[in-house]
Amino acid sequence: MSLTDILSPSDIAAALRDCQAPDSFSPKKFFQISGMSKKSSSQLKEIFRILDNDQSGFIEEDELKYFLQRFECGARVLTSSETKTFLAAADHDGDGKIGAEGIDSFNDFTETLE
Ligand SMILES: [Ca+2]
Repeated sequence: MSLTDILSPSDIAAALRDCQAPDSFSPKKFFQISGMSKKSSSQLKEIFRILDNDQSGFIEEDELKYFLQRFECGARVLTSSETKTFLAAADHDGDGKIGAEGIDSFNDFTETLE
C-alpha cells in the first residue's frame, strides 16, 4: 500500500507544489488539496500507517519532518517551525507525538477551510 493507491498523483503533485516555499506548509490546506480531506476514517488510518515509518504506532517529530517526502521522495523536509506547528495541531494529549488520537487529529484537518 502506498499513498498513491489512496490519493491521486495529480492531487499529491498539486498539494506539494502549493507548499514548495519553506514555511508555507499548512496541514489543513495540504489535506484539502491532496484530497486527504475527502478520505474515510479507514483510508486516513492507512495513510497514518504509511507516515508511521518505523511502525511504532505513533508519528513522531522526526517522521513528521519527512511528511512531504512520504508523498514524493524529491520533496523538501518541513522546517522545524512547520513541524512543531503541525505536531502541536495534531498532538491532542501533549505527549510530543501523534498517536491513537492522531486519526481524530487528521479529521480536524479535513474540516473545511474558512
Ligand atoms: Ca513512528
